[in-house]
Amino acid sequence: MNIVLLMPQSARYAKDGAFDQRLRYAPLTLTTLAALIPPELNASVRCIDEGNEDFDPYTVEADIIGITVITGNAPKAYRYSSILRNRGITVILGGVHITLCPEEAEQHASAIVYGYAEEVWPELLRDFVAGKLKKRYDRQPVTMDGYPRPRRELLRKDKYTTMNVAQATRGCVYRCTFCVVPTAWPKQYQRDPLDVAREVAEFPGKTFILIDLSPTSDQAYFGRLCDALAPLGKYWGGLATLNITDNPQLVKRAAKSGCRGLLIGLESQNPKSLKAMGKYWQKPADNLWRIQMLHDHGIAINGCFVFGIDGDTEGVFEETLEFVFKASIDLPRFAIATPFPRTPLYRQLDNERRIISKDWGWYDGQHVVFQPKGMSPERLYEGTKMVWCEAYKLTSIARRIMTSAASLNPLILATSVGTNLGYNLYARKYPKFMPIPCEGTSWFNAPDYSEAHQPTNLTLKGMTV
Ligand code: B12
Ligand code: SF4
Repeated sequence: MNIVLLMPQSARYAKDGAFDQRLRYAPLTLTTLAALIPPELNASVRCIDEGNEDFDPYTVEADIIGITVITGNAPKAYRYSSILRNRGITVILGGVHITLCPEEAEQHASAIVYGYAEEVWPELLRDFVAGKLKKRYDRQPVTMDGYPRPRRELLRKDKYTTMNVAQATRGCVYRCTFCVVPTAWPKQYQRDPLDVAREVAEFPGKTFILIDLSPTSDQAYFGRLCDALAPLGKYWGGLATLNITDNPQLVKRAAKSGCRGLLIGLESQNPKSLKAMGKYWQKPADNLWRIQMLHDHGIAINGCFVFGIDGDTEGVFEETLEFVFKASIDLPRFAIATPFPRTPLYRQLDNERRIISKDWGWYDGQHVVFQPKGMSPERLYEGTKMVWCEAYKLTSIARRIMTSAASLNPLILATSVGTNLGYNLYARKYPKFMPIPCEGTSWFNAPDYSEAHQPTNLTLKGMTV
């Protein structure tokens, strides 16, 4: 049996941009699915990450194709699926968007996998071989332990910054209104820290990445994880919430375990916006000392901000920039708020008839798909673009890096310079992005997902940039 596993690239994403190769680490989705294929099927498997490899649905050879779908690439995945099924190839869709919108996805697939696949993907493949494929598979695993190692050798390692990527936890206990995680994966799973350490010990080289979304929410678990990683003598980057700094001892253990960088969703310096997004536990007034504590422990910050949430006004861009410099954020990132389907933010905006476009192709965190409260959609797009460009001017990069205590560490300094230059390129490409979607702008003719959708009366000019 011939299996192809595909991760389509969102068409509006900067395929030729910095993210294509320079800033991308290898995702675990395809390699995890490959590892779960039952050995007795004697299947040959090929993983295609369209971000760095071409995919042609008219010529690809396969008996069955599994496609992983996020919202921004859903229209493209559906179109691929239609072409492939017309050619007689069985198409299975899975991933976060399929878990958010299973009813929609079922119309575009031979079968769908809802949620995590560890339990059902092997069963689905056996059913396929037996000619008994069901339309939907959704039995969720009860643990993260005991699964085979992702088959990393199936991705082209020259195309990523690193293949050393692991996952210790899944899901998140928080409930931020804009985030897909509480809707798609509301329960947190934790893997035995010693098993994570065994996997990391197998990685070549001295550095690795943990993609866990919120591993620090259970501080006792996170402490055990750090203690298990510390003896390996490796360095790692991951994600955390800023309340890791509630416990300075935990920050110390993280640093001792080799943590040298954390992606933190700072989101906003505006308490009203934080309240609106359900991140009430984050206090902007405390951000400076918390970030300083991490810097003092040699941990660099990849700080993420989101613009356009109710509470934001036109001043938000300047205010955020000012904070970015004041806090010496080593690597800031800025997204446009996106009401991913089924999230509380989506429901709110839909009820208020503020959604401009339900064409999922625009849902990538880089385009305005709703009417913001405190500014025009054009201002939201332009403001975000301005912040990217200002934060990544060469003088701005130097200013941020030189004032961050984390830069005293040569490994951090080198990584920081490299990634900042990558984002400098990304920011310079930003103006070439597509305009704000207008009502009626069609992208692969994605079906309208919401029965409740009523066209708004907004008419927006496409922006020429
Ligand atoms: C690594 C990563 C990336 C990498 C690689 C891309 C990728 N899609 O993985 C990079 C950095 C490039 C990236 C970029 C972006 N990402 Co990203 N990324 C992740 C991250 C952190 C990990 C993905 C991963 O490896 N997971 C581990 C694997 C094992 O889990 P999994 O993918 O969920 O797969 C399991 C199940 O879902 C299921 N499954 C998944 N697919 C399939 C397919 C089949 C056939 C089957 C049977 C089962 C199945 O089986 C797997 C095993 O249980 C996730 C968050 C997360 N932790 O999942 C966000 C996430 C997927 N990214 C997200 C977003 C928004 C983006 C960007 C748009 C961000 C931006 N504005 O730039 C871009 C878009 C990239 C693109 N392709 O267009 C969102 C998606 C939200 C949505 N509704 O679309 C997520 C969920 C983060 C979040 N909290 O919002 N991302
Ligand atoms: S934004 Fe982060 S903290 Fe909030 S729910 Fe999503 S993963 Fe959890």
